[in-house]
Amino acid sequence: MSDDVVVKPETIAKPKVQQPRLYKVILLNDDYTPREFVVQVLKAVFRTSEDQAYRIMMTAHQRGACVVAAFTRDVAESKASEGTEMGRNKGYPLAFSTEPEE
Ligand code: TYC
Repeated sequence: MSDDVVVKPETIAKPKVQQPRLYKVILLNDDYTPREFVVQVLKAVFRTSEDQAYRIMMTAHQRGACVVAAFTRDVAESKASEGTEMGRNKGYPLAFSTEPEE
């Protein structure tokens, strides 16, 4: 074969490892759920300390919403449902939503 033939790759290789997209779980404020109950839910579902849970709850209370943490899509959605369900079981309108990270 001649040495002056240059073969160009047809495709550009993709990076081998793709990081999964992460989803934020967001705590939404409401006027009815007791503060202490929000703290209990955050500790149970997200394994935060009492202090972290209190700060997250107060941020949502004062600003309307607060990012709790980010997870893969399935984990984010099931944690959001679990927290929302715990409130619903007590008759509270407590709600969590999810949204993809940039
Ligand atoms: N705003 C509620 C109250 O005054 C407490 C609360 C805080 C509720 C954060 C939801 O995500 C929330 N009882």
